Amino acid sequence: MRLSQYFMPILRDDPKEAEIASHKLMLRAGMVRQEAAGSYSWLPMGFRVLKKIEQIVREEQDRAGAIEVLMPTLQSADLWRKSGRYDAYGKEMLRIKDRQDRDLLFGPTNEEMITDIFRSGVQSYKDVPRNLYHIQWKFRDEVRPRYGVMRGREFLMKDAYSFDLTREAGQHSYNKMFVSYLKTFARMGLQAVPMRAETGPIGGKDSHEFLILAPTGESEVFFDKGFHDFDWTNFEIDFDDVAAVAGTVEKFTSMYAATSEMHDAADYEKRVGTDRRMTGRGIEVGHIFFFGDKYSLPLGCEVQGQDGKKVTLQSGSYGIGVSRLVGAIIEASHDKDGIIWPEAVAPYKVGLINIKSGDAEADAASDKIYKALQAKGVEVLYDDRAQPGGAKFATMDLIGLPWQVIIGPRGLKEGIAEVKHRKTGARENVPLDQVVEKLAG
Ligand code: 5CA
Repeated sequence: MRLSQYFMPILRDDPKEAEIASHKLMLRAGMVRQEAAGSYSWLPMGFRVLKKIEQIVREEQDRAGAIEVLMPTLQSADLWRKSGRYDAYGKEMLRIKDRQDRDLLFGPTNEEMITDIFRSGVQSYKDVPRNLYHIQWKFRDEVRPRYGVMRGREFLMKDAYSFDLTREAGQHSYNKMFVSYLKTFARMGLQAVPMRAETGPIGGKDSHEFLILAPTGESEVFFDKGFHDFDWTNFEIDFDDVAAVAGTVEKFTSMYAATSEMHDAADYEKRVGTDRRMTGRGIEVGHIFFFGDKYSLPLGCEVQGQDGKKVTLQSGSYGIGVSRLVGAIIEASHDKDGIIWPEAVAPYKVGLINIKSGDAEADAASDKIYKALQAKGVEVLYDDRAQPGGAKFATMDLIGLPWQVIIGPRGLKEGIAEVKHRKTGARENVPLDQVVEKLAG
């Protein structure tokens, strides 16, 4: 993409309404625009990152055996009356009436709807286990939407729902999601520490939150330093191997980790030596729940068991904050100059800077590299605008693409481009004919 033909409204100064780094940087880099409190339009750069995160989430859900569907954003109030949550959910639920005066709501979550869908399509024990998920916009009328996309009112969530015959089988479904979350977040360059959690309005018995550590996180966390020594890179596992999956869950829950809501100071002091005690703040990027028959029972989600008797299904739900992750990744990865995208979620892999746009030689060399990178399938954003070099460098650092290729008259005399790695700041002179080879693949 040529910047001269793109839409990336950069702000020079920090916007006043933003309190934390990720919100400031997302506005400054022209990724989003606020439309109302907690509601954002996704501009081209932001949208590309959102889609990349969504795709990683999708691939890892699929790998763990979950099946994608898509449910509407608007739901009928009737189902929620059956589960008893229509009144219980309170003011966070956006309630709407249609022209026939029927009660609708903008879905804050989908336990009722998916349970009803599954109930109507399932017959016997042979039809379970199943795990259905979707990636869809949610609305929660938060009292205090803040920190940009991190606590929005309208936000993108991946929510998965498992259905099993027994409590034990349900535990395996829960464990599969647990392990797949570790891998999902690791692919985005994050270490998301699982912590035992409260179940809140979703309800249920067992629940874990996945938190990444950042000083601006909303939750206070207490955990064992030993988490940092785990291998966070290798989560290859056979999801049908019940013991192996349970083993990984056991390992990642063996050490103390809790948010302030669940923190037990006495237990913490007993289990964690003084030199290993870590406290800080965390951002919740995922939350999983096992709630048994909480929704299946009132909604009549049952199947015929092997012995012919009806069995009420056991369920869990598994959320990931897809739009929140855009902000969370920036919180975990930025410096004073701007964003530092992990390669897997970067809007483009390479930023190509032509220092002297308008100069025939610089234009020809830059255009050639631009086309060659595209031909190799490398995603490249080409700053071909008539702007001073200094402004282009600042913009490129701000938007945080992993690699910069800098082409100017001085280097061209020697037949080289400068290649800069945004994360380390390392610069290297690379012969023009080797630039593409270095960055492809
Ligand atoms: N039905 C369950 C699991 S699918 C559920 O709704 N869980 S949740 O309430 O914990 O939300 C799942 C994830 O969505 C959270 O971990 C968080 O990352 C994200 N999330 C929740 N509220 C917001 C919000 N207001 N803005 C942005 N992301 C949010």
